[in-house]
Amino acid sequence: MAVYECNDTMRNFLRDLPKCEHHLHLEGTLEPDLLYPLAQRNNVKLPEQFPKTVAELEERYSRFKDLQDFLDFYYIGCEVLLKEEDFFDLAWAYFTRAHSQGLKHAEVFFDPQSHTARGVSIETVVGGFQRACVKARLELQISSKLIMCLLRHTPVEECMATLESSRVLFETKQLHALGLDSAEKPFPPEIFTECYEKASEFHPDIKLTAHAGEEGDASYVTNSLDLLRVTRIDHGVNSVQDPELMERLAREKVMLTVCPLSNVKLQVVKDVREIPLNKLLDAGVPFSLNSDDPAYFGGYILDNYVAVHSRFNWSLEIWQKVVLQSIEGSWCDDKRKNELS
Ligand code: ES4
Ligand code: ZN
Repeated sequence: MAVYECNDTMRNFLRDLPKCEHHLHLEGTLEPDLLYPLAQRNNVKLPEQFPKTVAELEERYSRFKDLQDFLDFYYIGCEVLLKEEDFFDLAWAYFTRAHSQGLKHAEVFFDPQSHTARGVSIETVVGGFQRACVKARLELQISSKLIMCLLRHTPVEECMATLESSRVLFETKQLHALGLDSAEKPFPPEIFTECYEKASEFHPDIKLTAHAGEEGDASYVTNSLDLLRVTRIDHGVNSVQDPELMERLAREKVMLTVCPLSNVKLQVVKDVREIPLNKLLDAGVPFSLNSDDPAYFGGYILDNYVAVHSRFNWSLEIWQKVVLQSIEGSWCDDKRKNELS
């Protein structure tokens, strides 16, 4: 892979910016050097053909063919997570690492169905994650929100059952938002209309987002807005194919959560320079920069900022604007937004 670096002065500037992350899968923070110990601790047998060492696994992670090729590894990784403390350890490792890169606020995804399908309760998953979120607020001054994602490759009936099992967690504000992830192209947004309708009845200020326009075309973004009534789009880079949609995103202030290193690793683009960030800036479409699945894609939030700088060489003013946009698009209250800016 190409090298994405910048000088120390710039790296320190980018590190010290008050960064918010809105597109981060907690299960995607499972580093190879935690995966094997957790498999051992929980007596989980990995598949026969799965790489046997950290080095072999890292090598395999360096050449994903596409989204599905990555997801096949990601779901095997999930299998080592069983106990509440596993989920806590995973999230806490992420928060400490991202803290050293200048993260201040994180809105993070998790996939309950990857765990409930193995007999792990949603309360165990959320219990561990929530405990890490509380500790991150107290000890690292990182605020956070949990976004529950539905897996689009699973049947709608299963998604509806997952929603029902999460109702109390939403009502008690342990969960803040609903998202939609996994294989995009074969499972367009319209399949999940009733799921989003149901979630919006949980309480009046539940937030809605969905992965769209990563491998799918611009119509996946439009349909997510029209049918799922989301107010944010995860990835969304293919929106630039549709000028009318671009105008709408700008007008309605729909933030795209762009993931530069992920886009390269999953071969959405060949190089970070191809991501249409300047087009988004020119069109007034808000976006944030995020790490997606940092343990799989080789970089946490600052690494993504550095990669963008290495290709776009933005002025300090543009960086300030990008950071302010990212704070503004966050789902925290105005008091927290003021502290961040
Ligand atoms: C994901 Cl990059 C990406 N896209 C869709 N679903 C996902 N789950 C975890 N990472
Ligand atoms: Zn994602």
